[in-house]
Amino acid sequence: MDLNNEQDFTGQAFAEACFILPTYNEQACIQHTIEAIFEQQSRVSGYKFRILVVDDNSSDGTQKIVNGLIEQYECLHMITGEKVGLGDAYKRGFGHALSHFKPDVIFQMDSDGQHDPNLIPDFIEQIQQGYSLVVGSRFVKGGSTPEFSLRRKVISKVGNLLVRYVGGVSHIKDCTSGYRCISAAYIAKCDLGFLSTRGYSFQSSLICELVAQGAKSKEIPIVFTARNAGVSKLSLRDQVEFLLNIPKLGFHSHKDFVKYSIVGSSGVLINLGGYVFLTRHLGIAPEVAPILSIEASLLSNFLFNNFWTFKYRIIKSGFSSRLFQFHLVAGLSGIINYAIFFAAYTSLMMNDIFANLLGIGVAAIANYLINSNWTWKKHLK
Ligand SMILES: Nc1nc2c(ncn2[C@@H]2O[C@H](COP(=O)(O)OP(=O)(O)O)[C@@H](O)[C@H]2O)c(=O)[nH]1
Ligand SMILES: [Mg+2]
Repeated sequence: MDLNNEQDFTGQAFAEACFILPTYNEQACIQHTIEAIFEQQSRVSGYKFRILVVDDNSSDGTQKIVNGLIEQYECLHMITGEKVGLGDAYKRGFGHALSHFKPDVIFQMDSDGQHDPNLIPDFIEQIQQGYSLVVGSRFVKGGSTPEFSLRRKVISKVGNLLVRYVGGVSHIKDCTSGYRCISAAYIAKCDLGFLSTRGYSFQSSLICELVAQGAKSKEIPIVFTARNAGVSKLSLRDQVEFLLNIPKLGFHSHKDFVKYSIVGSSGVLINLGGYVFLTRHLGIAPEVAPILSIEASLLSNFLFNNFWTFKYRIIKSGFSSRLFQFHLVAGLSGIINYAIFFAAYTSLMMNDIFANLLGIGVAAIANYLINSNWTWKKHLK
């Protein structure tokens, strides 16, 4: 890692770790969190700590407490703004940190004591090992959520499964954790505009974006303990936005989707043209010709996707297994198409053309998502 030019009193160069602490009505917890982070400074050599509090006009006196501490700590800062959501607060925090300081790594951490500051040296150690995205994970061995109700456990697990497999981050078990240490260079590369504004969906879109940018990830176990005081600010609305955001994660790479759609349309032409050629010019029976024309369109779709749409991806699996997977997904898409058509036509009494269109639409989306995340799954170094 490139270290900043700054030097400590021994003349040794050191890097900067900037902690972004979002706060909304955390007057009972914020002082302890700030002090506990600065206390860890002595356990980490080679890094200088800086804290940026992002407070969204808390009404409970949080800002007063932080302003008092700013007098005491030279490397403590605060920016304030309107409350839009946790994601929006983080975006402003990242933007400010990147433009005003020279952080080498950026920590994301809650201000309410649920994230143990004693683990800070462990995060930094992983960065020093060469990882660029270190995630405090509740779902790896040693991690846990002892305070979660069964309902929140289920929501968290199911939500994580969706993000992992739709968002192309299946190797990360905890995609919504708010305790992370990230190489600042990768945050600078991220398209922050794409990221959601609210809580859980922000955390999941950020992790997908970082991985898409090539960040090498590592999870370390954390125990997500009870808050020191106060109440959770993340609401049902955050959970709804999280779910609505899942398809967006899958389509993130819309350039790939556009190319995939062009290839799919060319496949329709090849299928239809092939059928006409086989029946009209070669005299092949109409009962047999579609088998050949469908396979011809599958093969051409596969080749175009392999050598054009996903050409830039480094893929682990071989050419023939990709070809086999592509055929399996096509079969599955056919089943999805039929099942949706059947359900819409018979149970919802939908017009047959609309029912079929709905089936084709859902099957096409499923087909893209599965092929993009399975057949041509990016190999992560
Ligand atoms: N600035 C800002 N901070 C927020 C907002 N929503 C939540 N937070 C902070 O984000 C952290 C995590 O939120 P919390 O309510 O504890 O979520 P939970 O731990 O998932 O229950 C806490 O430090 C909150 O004060 C927001 O809209 N703006
Ligand atoms: Mg919390």
